[in-house]
Amino acid sequence: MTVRIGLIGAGVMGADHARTIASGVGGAELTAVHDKDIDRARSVARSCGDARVVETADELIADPKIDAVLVSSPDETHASLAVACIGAGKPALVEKPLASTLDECRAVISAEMKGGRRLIQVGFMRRFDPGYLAMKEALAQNRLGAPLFFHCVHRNAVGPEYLTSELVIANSAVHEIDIARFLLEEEFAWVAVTSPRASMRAPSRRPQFIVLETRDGVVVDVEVFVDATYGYEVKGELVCEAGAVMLAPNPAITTREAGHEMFIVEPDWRARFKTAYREEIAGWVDSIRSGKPRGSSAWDGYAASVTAGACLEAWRSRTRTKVTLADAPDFYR
Ligand code: ISE
Repeated sequence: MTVRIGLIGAGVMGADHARTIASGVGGAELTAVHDKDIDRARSVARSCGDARVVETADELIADPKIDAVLVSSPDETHASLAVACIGAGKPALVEKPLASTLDECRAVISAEMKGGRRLIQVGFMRRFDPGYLAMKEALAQNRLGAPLFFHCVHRNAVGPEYLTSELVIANSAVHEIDIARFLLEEEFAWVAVTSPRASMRAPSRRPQFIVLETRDGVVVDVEVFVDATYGYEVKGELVCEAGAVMLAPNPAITTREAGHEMFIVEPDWRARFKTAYREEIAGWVDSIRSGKPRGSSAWDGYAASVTAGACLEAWRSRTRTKVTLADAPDFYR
C-alpha cells in the first residue's frame, strides 16, 4: 500500500518536506498540497511531480484519496489541524511545537485518547538523527556509567524573523528539551534561564542560556543563539560517570590549505538535519503501514511545551522554576 500524503503548509519546512517525499521515501507519495498562499501551493506541487492543489485544509483532510496529513503550517494552526485529522481518523505528522498553548496541547491529547488510536507524531526530527541515535546506543551499552551532564549548543546563522526572545525558547530550544527527554528517558524537575546582552547584529532578541535539572539529578544546559552569523551549528555532549559521548561535527570533508584546516558549517537546520528529516518521514510512513507509532507522540509534544513554558517563567522571573508535569497516561506509554 502506498501512503498518499497531503501537505498543509508549503512554506520553508513544507517545501522541504515535499522535496523529501518527492525524491523518494519508500511507500509514500505526495498527493495533494494546501497553503493559504495558493500560488505557493501550486509551485510546490508543480516542483514535486503531479500533486493536486487543494483550496482548503478541511477539504484536504476530508479527501478520501488522502491517507495521511503532514502539517507544516504556522505554529498557531497546529492544534486545530491535528484535532481535525484525529476526527477524520487520519495519521498526521505535525511540525513542532505541537501547539501554541498548553490548553491546545491538552485538547489534541484528549481528542486522540477519546479516538482510541495513536494518530499524531510531532516533528522532533532529531530523534531520527544518526548522531543522537548513536549517543542513545552508547548510553544503552552502559559502559560509560550514569549520565551527569548534557551540554548543548544550538546556533542559527540568522534565525527566522518571527523569533522573539521567548520563541528562541519555545520554538528553538524545544528541540533540546525533546532530545534530552529521549536520550535520558527522564522528565525535568527544575529550570533556570539567563541571557547575555543582545548581539548588536540582532538587538531585538536575546540569546538564551537554559539550565534544566531532571528528576534524577542530571543537569542539561543549553546555549541557544539564533544570530550566530557564521552558520547553523548544534553540539551535544553527554558527560557520564566513566566517560563522555559527543556529537561529532558532520562535514563530509575537511580541507587543509595554506596552513588552515576547514570544513563547511551548514547554513540552516534543513541542511544540518537532512538525514534526520528523511528518516523522520520514512519512520512516519512505516508507522502508518505497521500501525506501530514512531517518534514523538502528542504527549511528548505536550511535555516539551510544559517544560518550555517553565523555561519562559524562569526567564521572566529570573528564578529557579519548578517543572510540573503529570505522569504520561498508559495510552502513551
Ligand atoms: C526552527 O523552527 C527549527 O526547528 C530549527 O531546528 C531551529 O534551529 C530554529 O531556530 C527554529 O526556528
